Amino acid sequence: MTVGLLVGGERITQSTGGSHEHIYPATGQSNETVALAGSQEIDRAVTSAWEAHRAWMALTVDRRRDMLIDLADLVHEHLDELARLNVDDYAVPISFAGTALLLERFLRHYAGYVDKPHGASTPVNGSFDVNLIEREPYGVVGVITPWNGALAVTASCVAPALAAGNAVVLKPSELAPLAALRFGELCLEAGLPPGLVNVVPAGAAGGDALVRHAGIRKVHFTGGGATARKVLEAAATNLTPVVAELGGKSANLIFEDADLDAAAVLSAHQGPLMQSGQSCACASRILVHESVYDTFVDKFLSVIGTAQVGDPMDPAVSFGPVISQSAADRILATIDEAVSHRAGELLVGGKRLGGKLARGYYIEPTVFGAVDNASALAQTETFGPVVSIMRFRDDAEAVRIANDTVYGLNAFVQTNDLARAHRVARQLEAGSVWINQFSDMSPQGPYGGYKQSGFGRTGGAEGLHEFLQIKNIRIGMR
Ligand code: TXE
Repeated sequence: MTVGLLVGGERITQSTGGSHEHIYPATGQSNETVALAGSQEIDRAVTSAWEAHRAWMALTVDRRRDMLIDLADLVHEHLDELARLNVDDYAVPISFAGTALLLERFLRHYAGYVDKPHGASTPVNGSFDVNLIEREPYGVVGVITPWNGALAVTASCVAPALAAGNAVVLKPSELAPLAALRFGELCLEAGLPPGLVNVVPAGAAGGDALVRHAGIRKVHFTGGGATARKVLEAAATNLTPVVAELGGKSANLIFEDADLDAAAVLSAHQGPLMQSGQSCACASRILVHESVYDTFVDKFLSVIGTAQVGDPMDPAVSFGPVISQSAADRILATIDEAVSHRAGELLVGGKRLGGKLARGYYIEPTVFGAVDNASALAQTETFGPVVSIMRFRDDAEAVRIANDTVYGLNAFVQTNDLARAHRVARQLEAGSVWINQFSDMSPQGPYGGYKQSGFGRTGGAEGLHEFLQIKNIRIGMR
């Protein structure tokens, strides 16, 4: 069966962008054929989106608000189905697939903005003149999402874009189109105008056509830095503004006063066990105060050893495969290179899992100790179940090592010393700092990167303003 695109409210299975055999990472078997959007389908989607934007803005604010709430209710009714599609997409364990719930949470959060003030007025010279600062929708925006956390990223982009009054052309990764397409159908079932949310799975070519399209007034891109550079080049065609949510190599600082049992659990589940390390939020560099290094490492390795590896559809499983054969090859090569270059000491893992898991792309949770932060292992986003542990002597050295990276997405701090936590958080070059806390994508807080982890934000009022442009209106009252 061919999985089609959703353009202007219609399912299209014949497209000009070719097709993609969707491989289920847990078995290495094809589970769907996905039609990919070419420039023709992208153009049709943008045209239908402009018509839908006008229809959307012709509705009352109450109606738009209530439709987003209706959509959230519909997502709630389909949480199990969306969670299963999330697993079909990229074999993330069903126990983790709570990202479907994020879809509901972001929709409810941003429905609340639809009829709330987000403009202003300001006094000006001129006796009774009025100066209005309006925030207006762009019209049609392009949203490009990665395969990992695809529903969560869709939630954090599409909800604010719609609440701001835009129509959306959503291009999920060719590797994970299923849940996004189902979301597009739910938008229609909730009564949103056909074409308000178009879902056009495609690879690089379709993505490039979307970014270059003159009818796309803003692009929200989530993915890797290499692709982001291509997106920015394409966006230069029409000087289209871009939000970029990119990769990370986040540091997790374990201070000597931390609760080491809690820190070990948090570090494991925010590290190699988090979507098998395939998350931008993965804390892939663990920095431990020298006085508690050995104790922490023992506790950490014990927690890693409890990972339940297996069928992602099994609710007891917490650790699944990586996305593809090529990803597995890349990750194993990274491990081999780290061993041969003595980047650190391989403490556990490092191999592909066999037996009944041999057909899937399973790599053991892998931990290196005493890692050199200047090594490729510590400086490059591995995007797999591989973490590096390093020592530090004092707060200043911890901050220096943590910041010694081109990335700046997240940082994690484990300490019970509130003053230290705040002092260190202020010095860390990261868009999000989590103190004794896992990262989550709460709709209330802005999320995004410093340095080469990107620019722009999703979540909170900042996430809404990314989809609004400012117009100043001055009314002379002579
Ligand atoms: O990225 P890719 P992936 C990052 C994560 C990692 C990467 C993994 O850190 O670096 O994403 O996701 C489309 N023009 N984040 O492998 O390859 C492609 O089809 C336009 C950070 O998917 O960069 C896919 O839809 N589009 C994030 C999307 O770009 C193009 C959280 C991303 O693909 C294109 C999750 C082109 N030329 C992952 N080429 C965060 N910071 O929140 C490809 N694409």
